[in-house]
Amino acid sequence: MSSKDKNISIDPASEQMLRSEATQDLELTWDRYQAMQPQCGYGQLGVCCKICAMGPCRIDPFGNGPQKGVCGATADIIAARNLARMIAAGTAAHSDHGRDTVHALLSAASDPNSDYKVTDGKKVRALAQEWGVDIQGKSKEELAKEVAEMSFAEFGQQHGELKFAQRAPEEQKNRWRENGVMPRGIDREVVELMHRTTMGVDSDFKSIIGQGIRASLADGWGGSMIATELSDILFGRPNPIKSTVNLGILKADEVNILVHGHEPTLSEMLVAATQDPEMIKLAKSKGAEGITLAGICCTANEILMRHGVPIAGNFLQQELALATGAVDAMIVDVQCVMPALGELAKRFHTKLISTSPKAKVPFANHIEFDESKALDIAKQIIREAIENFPNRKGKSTCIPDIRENMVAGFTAESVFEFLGGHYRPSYRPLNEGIITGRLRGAAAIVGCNNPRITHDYGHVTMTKELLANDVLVVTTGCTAIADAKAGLLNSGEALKYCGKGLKEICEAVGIPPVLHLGACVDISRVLTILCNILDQGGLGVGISDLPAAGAAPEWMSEKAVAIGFYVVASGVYTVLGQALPVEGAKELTQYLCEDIEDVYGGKFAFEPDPIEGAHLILDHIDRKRSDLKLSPVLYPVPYAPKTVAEAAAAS
Ligand code: BF8
Repeated sequence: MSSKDKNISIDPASEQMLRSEATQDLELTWDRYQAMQPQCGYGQLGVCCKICAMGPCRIDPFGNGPQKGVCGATADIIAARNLARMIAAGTAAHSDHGRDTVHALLSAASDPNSDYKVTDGKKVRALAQEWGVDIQGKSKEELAKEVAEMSFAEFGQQHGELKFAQRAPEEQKNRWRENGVMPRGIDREVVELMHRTTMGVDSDFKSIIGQGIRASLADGWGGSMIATELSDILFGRPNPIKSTVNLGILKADEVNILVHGHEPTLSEMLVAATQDPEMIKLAKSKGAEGITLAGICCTANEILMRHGVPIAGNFLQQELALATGAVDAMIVDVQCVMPALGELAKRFHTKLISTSPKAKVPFANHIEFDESKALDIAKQIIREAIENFPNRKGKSTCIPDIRENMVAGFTAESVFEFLGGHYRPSYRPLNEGIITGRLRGAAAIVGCNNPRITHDYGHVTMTKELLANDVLVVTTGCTAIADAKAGLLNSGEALKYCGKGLKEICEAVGIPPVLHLGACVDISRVLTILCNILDQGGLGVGISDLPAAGAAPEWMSEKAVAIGFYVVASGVYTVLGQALPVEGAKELTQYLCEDIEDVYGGKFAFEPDPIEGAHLILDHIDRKRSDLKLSPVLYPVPYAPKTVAEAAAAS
């Protein structure tokens, strides 16, 4: 599909942009996707190998051509190695983000002049206690320093077990120990995975996947969990908060600044800088009414969760945001930042500013972020954006008048308080909702956008189908933004999509049926919630006993592969809207989609139809309910179409 085709997006603001004059002569993601057709089938099926210079080698998936690479590697070995390297990259990305958060916490704890502060004393105390630190008589800064040093050690640890992995249920930890995949150190598992998958090392596809799982667990129960927990300590634990989403949050008469990427260390400082009266005065002196700061992708989710900063859009809206012509500066750090942005920004007055020493972008101005001068640099960046505002004058802009209200800011702790009440915080009402059948179960729908799939369609369609069947949904990342734009994070409007039981619960506790848990690193919050539900009792002993599942209907990033593996290896049935690149490797596919369940309790399913995907989840939840001998659901939905085609016919 190209950007000129119809039905590229179900998001009305994106559709309006794509139909407008503003985008007609621009080259966008969908155009480059179209120009790339037909894409390489060998790559898609995972059977192209280029890890040594005897290749590239490719295996004929139809069995007519070569079935081994020059070294003798089969399709299963080649696809497993390729997949494992995706896990290594995804784990490295999340974990390096976690490491930067540790660095900022250490600076907050040890440098009285740091712009960062230790905000959540209660949480740092609880974490220090969990990790066996003697907390008596110590200030929150002293505890934060110890926690930060212990977190750093988790990256380089050579033996033993990761600290956060101890949070997992015994049943799951035993599975990891028995299969030799309990993660030791975060960097260690990534390095070993890269070693094992280089030419002539590990040639057993299950063994390769085993180390892939070990690295992925070092992400979910290591790097990502460190990023989440330490961000809460540093910037404050999120609480339910109202905000607004979509391109219509841009304002014609204000300085519009977009922050795009992932790390909260920069975006938190930008929030502070835009609120500085000196900056607001400067903006007014340039003829603007004020400053609008908004976000794209996961850094947007970070500052939404803690400050209610509005969100301009998700991954496939980064170019559309620039195409409005109304963005005075887009500030980027790391991950999910398209290299195309620089050339596109040149078509407008927009300044593209790269900030990370790890990520330079063609045609961007580079203002390097340095934690020791964090607020000063943030102000310098904001000043550049303000100075650029007058350059917008006389140029045409196109801001869709479309935005949606939302509630975000849920965490493992606040879900707990909301569902149990502030005076008796407990997961009991949630567990009872499931046990009595008022709730059928729970699902985490997460992940990216992908131009192969109509923008936001997979997320929103699957989520609505689950809500109609009384499944409580939690979400993060670009799915959360898609659902928010569709009104599913709006505690009033979203109830019309819910089945009777889910609606009763949401009305009783005043929550939307889709709970926004934050950025992709915050999928670690999902792991914590699953542990808390189990601890509450009545729903089995392992995560795989729970009537719960996960899905990534529009995934595209290597980070999503790492997440998929740590979630499956933690016992969660996971539906992917696009297959992993393994389908040219038959035994590997069979292992990932079936046999792996006996080992870890979870498995993958590949299903592009989001309604069918939702029904795979519902069938799984029903099986788990039956295994637990729970009562039937209170309000069964009489008829539910099981495919998009059947749904279209039914309407
Ligand atoms: O980490 S959901 S497109 S923004 S990778 Fe990227 Fe995917 Fe969005 Fe966040 Ni996550």
